[in-house]
Amino acid sequence: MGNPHPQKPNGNGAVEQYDAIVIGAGVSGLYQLYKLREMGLSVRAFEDAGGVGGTWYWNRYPGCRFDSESETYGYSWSKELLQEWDWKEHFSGQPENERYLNYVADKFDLRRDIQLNSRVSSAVYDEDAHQWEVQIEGGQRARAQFLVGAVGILSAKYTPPFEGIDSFEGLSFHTSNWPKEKVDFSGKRVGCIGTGATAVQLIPIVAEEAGHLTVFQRTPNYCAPCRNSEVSPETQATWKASYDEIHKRCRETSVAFRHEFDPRSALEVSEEERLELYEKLWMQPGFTKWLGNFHDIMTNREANETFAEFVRNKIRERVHDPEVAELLVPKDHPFGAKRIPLETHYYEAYNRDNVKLVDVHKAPIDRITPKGVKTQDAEYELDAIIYATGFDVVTGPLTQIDIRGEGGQSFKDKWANGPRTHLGIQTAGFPNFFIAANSAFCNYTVCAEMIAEWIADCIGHLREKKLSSIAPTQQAEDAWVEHSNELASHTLLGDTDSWFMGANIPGKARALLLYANRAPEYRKKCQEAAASGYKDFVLQ
Ligand code: NA7
Repeated sequence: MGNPHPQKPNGNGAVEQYDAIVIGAGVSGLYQLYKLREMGLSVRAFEDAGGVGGTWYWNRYPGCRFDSESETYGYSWSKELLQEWDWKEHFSGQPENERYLNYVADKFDLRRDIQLNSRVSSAVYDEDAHQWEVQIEGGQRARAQFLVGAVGILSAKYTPPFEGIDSFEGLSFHTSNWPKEKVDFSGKRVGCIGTGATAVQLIPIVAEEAGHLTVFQRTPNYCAPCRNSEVSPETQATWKASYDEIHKRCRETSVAFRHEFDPRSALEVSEEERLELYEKLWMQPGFTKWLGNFHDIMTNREANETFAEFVRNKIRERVHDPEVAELLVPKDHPFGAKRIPLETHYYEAYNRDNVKLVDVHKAPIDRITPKGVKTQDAEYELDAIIYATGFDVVTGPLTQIDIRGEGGQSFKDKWANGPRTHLGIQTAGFPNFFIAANSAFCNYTVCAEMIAEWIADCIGHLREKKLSSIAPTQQAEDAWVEHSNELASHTLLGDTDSWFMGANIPGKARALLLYANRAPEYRKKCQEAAASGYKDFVLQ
C-alpha cells in the first residue's frame, strides 16, 4: 500500500514558509491537517513513514487490529465518510485500518500537503518572529507560526538493550516496524519476547505457522476474549442509521466507548449477582469486561480482586497443562492496572505441541547470541526473534525530536520527569506548539478529534484577534500536573509497573502518562479553557 504519489524532501536549502506545520500523518495528524486547511491556512504535514496512517502504517504484524469497536474508532467528523465506509469486522484489522486512512487522505485530497519519508529532527522557536523552524533529516527546512506535534503516544518503539543483539544471525523484527512483505515463518524456530497487547494478538497466528514458537514472558497479563466477528449488512446499516447516537454515547461515557461502568460497587452485591454479571460481561465482545464492569474495580483493590480471580480461573480453564496455566495467571497486579490485551485463541496457543512458554521473570534474558536467546538458565536456538517489547510511551515520540522553546530551552529536558502540559495540549515556554495526541484515558479517535478541534479553534482565535502566540502560564501547567497526579492517586494504576506509568523503560521517570479523568470532564475542561478567552494562557 502507501502513497501512490510519494513526495521527496527537496533538500535544496531554501526555507519553506507555511502557516502551520503538522508533524505526523496518522489518525490525529490527518484530521489536524484537514481542520487547519479548512480554515484557510497553508499547512504542511511531515511524515516519517512512506505512507499515511501512523500506527496503522507501522504495526503490520500478524493479528494487529483495533481493540476498540470499529464503529467508534472511525472518524465522526464527516457524515459522508461515515456513510461511505463499510467496516468489515467489529474489531478491524491493520490492513483495513490502513486502507481506511488512505481512503480518508484521498477523499479529502490531503496528500498534496503531506510530505512522506520526512522525519522531523528538530524544531526551534524564533521568539522575535513567533515562528517555528523545523528541520527534516536530510537538511530541508520549513517555518510556520504554528507547530502541531501529531506524533501519537505509541509510536516510539522500544527494544531492550540486550547484550549481543546485533550478533543474531537469524531474522529480527520489532512488531511496530514490521516489513510490508509477508514474513514466512513456516518451518522456522521463532522466538517472541514480550506478552503485552501486541504479542497477545500475534502469538496465536505465528504459532499456527511457525515450526516452533518460544514465548519469553516476564509478566503475564489479564487477557480477555475479543470476540471479533464480521459485520453483517444489517449491522452495517444499523450503524449508518445511528452514527449520531453512537457518537453522542461515546461523548458521554467515562472512557469514550459505548460501554459504561456499572454504578454499583462490586462489593455491595451478593457473590451470585457479581458472578452473574462477570459471566455476562465475559461473553460480550471488546472491553466490556473492563469498561462495563463495577465502577470500583479500578479504584478499590478488594473489588478488583473479585474480578481478577474470576479472570484467573478463566485462564486456568483454557490451558491444559496446569504448570503452564499458572505461569500465565497474573498474580502480582490488579486487573486493569496494566492495559488489558484482547485476545483470540491466545491461551489455546499454549496447548499446542509447537509452543513453549519460558518464564524470563525467574531466569531473565541474559543476552542475544548469534544462535538465539540465552536466559540465565538455558539457551534457545532460533531462526527468528520477534521483539514485541513495546514503546517509549507518550513522552518518547516528542522527546526524540530536538524541540527548543523560549530561551532555547529543551523540551526533552522539560519532560525528563514526565509530561508537563496544560490540558495535555500545550506546554509553558513553547508558544504556538500544540500536542495533537490523545493522552487521555479514552477511546483514541474520540478524544483525538476533540483535541484537533480545540487546537484549530485556538489557532482560529489567535488569527481572528491578530495575536502572535499562545502558551499556557507556568501556574496553569503546574496546576494541571498536580491535578493529573491527584486523579491518578485515586486509581489502582500506580500499583504496578506498566507503560501507563512509564515503568516499562528502565530509567524512565515514573509518572502516570495518561490523564485519568472521565472523558466528558476532560472535554469540559478543554471547552472551559477556550470559553474563558484562554485565561490560563499567555497571549501575545
Ligand atoms: P507492552 O504492553 O509494553 O508489552 C511489552 C512486553 O515486552 C511486555 O510483556 C514486557 O514485559 C516485555 N518486555 C519488555 N522488556 C523486556 C525484557 N527486557 N525482557 C523480557 N520481556 C520484556 O507493549 P505492546 O506493544 O504489547 O503494547 C503497547 C500498547 O500498544 C498496547 O497496550 C496497546 O495500547 C497498543 P513486562 O510486562 O514489562 O514484564
